[in-house]
Amino acid sequence: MFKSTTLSLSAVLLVFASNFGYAEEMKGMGNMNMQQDMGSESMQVHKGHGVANKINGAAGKVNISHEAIDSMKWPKMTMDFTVQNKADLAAIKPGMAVDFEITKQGKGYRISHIAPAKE
Ligand SMILES: [Cu+2]
Repeated sequence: MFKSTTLSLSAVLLVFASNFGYAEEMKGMGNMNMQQDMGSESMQVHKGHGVANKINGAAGKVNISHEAIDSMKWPKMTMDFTVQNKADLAAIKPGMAVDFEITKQGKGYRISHIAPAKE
């Protein structure tokens, strides 16, 4: 009786252990898929932070000195962006810290959303 209890207990533990291993494996695969999606650029949103230098509201352009954007492997740099929604730029003034989101569209990147930084 004792022996069979021990046996079934180890059977249960074995099932637990293998379920755990399976879950870990699935988690790893999830990460892998995420990285593949990043590479295939499908509507991936990247969050950035920086300082707006020049704003051209009429053209929907903004020059930003941004921090590194790890999700795109971009180092920090100063560059021009086209903004998807020009109205976002009404709230941005030169020298202002900004939070923004970038999505890849065609060959280039666009800011899909930009707003004054909340800090
Ligand atoms: Cu850049």
